[in-house]
Amino acid sequence: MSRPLTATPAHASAKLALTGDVARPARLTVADLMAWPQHRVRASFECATSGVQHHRFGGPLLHDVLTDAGPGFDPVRRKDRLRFLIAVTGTDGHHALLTWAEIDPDFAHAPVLLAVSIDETPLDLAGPQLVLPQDRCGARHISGINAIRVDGGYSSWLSGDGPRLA
Ligand SMILES: Nc1nc2c(c(=O)[nH]1)N[C@H]1C(S)=C(S)[C@@H](COP(=O)(O)O)O[C@H]1N2
Ligand SMILES: [Mo]
Repeated sequence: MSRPLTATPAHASAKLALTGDVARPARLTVADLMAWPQHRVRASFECATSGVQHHRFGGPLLHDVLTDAGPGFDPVRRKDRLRFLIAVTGTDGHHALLTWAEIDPDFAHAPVLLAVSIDETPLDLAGPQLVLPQDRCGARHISGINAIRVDGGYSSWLSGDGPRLA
């Protein structure tokens, strides 16, 4: 019996699920991420267990990719963006939260990348890596990213539309 055409080939590129409060959720490969303007950064970070590391990364800005997904805030009201969180998860379950304001050009404007290469080696199979040149510690440089969720829910909790505490 032949393999069904829908079977995932062994060489399939890792896919990143972009979901949450966005108008256009997407499943993106590293090749897809090459469609945005590419930036290059050198980043050094320290780990409590393995010491200081230096790497060169290339890839799109996280802000550019998420903006094109259509986050559900009012684009002309800067204050409306402040309730948005970005949850980034790797295939091993390691995850971290960023606030939208960290990467927004009107606020902290951190040059956070979704890297598609590390030290000139493509990340097609491993999946993209989060790069935060502003971080001293390496813990948020999440490798093998398979999910990013944009969450604007915090204000609905405050206004009482969301879950309530007893
Ligand atoms: N997916 C994933 N990414 C991760 C981690 C992890 O456990 N899982 N550890 C982080 C920590 S604590 C550090 S210091 C750096 C280490 O980078 P290295 O794996 O290149 O040594 O990766 C970060 N990215
Ligand atoms: Mo670390």
